[in-house]
Amino acid sequence: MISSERIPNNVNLAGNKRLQRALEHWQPAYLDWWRDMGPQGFQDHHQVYLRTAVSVDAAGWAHFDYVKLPEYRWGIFLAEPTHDRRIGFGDFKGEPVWQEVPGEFRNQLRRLIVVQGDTEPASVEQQRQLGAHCPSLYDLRNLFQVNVEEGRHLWAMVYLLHSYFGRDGREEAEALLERRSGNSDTPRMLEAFNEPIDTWLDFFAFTMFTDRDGKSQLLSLSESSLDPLSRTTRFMLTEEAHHMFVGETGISRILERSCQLLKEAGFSGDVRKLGGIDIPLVQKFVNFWFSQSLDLHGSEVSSNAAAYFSNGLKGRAEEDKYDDDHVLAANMYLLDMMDDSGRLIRQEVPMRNALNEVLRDWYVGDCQAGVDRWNKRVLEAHGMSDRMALPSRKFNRKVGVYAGKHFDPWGHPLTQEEWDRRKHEWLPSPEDKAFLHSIQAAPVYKPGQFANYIAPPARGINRLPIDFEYVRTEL
Ligand code: BYC
Ligand code: FE
Ligand code: FE
Repeated sequence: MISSERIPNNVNLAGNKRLQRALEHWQPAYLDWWRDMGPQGFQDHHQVYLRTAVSVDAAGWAHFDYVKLPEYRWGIFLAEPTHDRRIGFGDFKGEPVWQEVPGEFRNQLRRLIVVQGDTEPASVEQQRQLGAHCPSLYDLRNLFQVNVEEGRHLWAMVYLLHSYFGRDGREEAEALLERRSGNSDTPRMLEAFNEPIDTWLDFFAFTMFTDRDGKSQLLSLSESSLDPLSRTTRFMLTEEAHHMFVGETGISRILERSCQLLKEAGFSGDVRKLGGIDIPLVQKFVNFWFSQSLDLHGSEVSSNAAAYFSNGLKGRAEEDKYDDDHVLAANMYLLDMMDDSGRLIRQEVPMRNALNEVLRDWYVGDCQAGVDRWNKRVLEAHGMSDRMALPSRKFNRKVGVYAGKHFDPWGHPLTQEEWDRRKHEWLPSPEDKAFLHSIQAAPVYKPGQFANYIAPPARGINRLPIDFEYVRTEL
């Protein structure tokens, strides 16, 4: 089913002329943004073999074909409603979910939707230069697949803003196209989305760890009492899985290639001299993007988080897996904190105020499972003694109780002087970046060929061969 409407949708847009007009008015501004800030150099002369969401039917929700990027059909799709859905947590637990925004929660909901929406175009902006340095056509296509879907996630949030928030919603929708990642005057809202993603190792670590914050946040929003928010985010999660696949397998394939090169060099050689990426360098990018993404979960103790939960706006990831009353009025959470003199202490805080940390716990577990797969399937399988690891939660934090303090990746405190002297043992240095720029300087655009620093994937896209022409140039 490919609809012929200007904006593909399953929300009966044609039956709501006002909303349709508002979105058709926003659409050209979106396309201007995409041309200015989307993938640079791949707008008009390339056909990309992409998956397009065309319905929410599990059996056939996506359609694969060549499209030019600006002609991608960004659509509005909500997961099917659940019959008699009830609020699953907080002070309104058990009541029917809301189809409209209650006036008293309007500001909080708008804030959540705007923050979520802001990350989506931000990531496209961050990644816009990568096409000129791709390790293969397969990877180039995956980059663009992630980019168009982040664009669709922006559409999803803009649909909610236009539908439920009147004039301020329309203004917020415009502002989402005006802020710019990394811009000092009009930056994106959350820190990690202002960091450059200018190497493919950044891209893979970002899609592994920062898109996974997308997963944890979308899971918690999909619990929302605002049913349209729940249904939009539920459908976004089906696309999110592919983003994390790109990150996890991207790093896997780099590690795989590093193991091969190490073997060829007789284990003693310097992998970088052979044009590969040494395992400790991969670890630095894990350290960087994981710690940035921990920050994205907010402060350990947060009255915002408590209010979102109490009001039923944002739950825990997989709320129904928690074996408690889902109200959490009297529960406590034991937190590792610091007192005023910087000493580590354990402190009990009301559970509702600790929900950012609870979601972070879930997130860390999900990340750890991915790291375990790298260790088992690649490093162990190659007989290496190296292992990848997540750094301590205290490491390199800019938000929360550890912000402004220094710790090594094992959580040992460091003085400012030690941190300044040693931080590039654990985080990418300018030299590391320069090295990665040098090995990705020449892009690989021949079907079936891969840059020397990355192994081919196990299989192609949509059962096609690995040497399929995933991106083709129009003459
Ligand atoms: N950077 O009470 P606190 C994705 C602000 S990723 C800058 O601790 P709260 C994607 C905070 O706004 C998922 N500022 O925080 C991935 C607050 O400001 P106000 C995105 C920050 O509100 C890859 C103040 O500090 N979705 O989809 O409990 C590619 C005190 O904060 C940061 C969401 O985030 C930061 N890191 O939690 C593409 C879901 N952290 O109010 C896409 C919606 C906090 O004092 N957002 N601040 O002015 C939320 O649920 C919450 O806003 C947060 C923050 C979890 C982000
Ligand atoms: Fe997204
Ligand atoms: Fe994503």
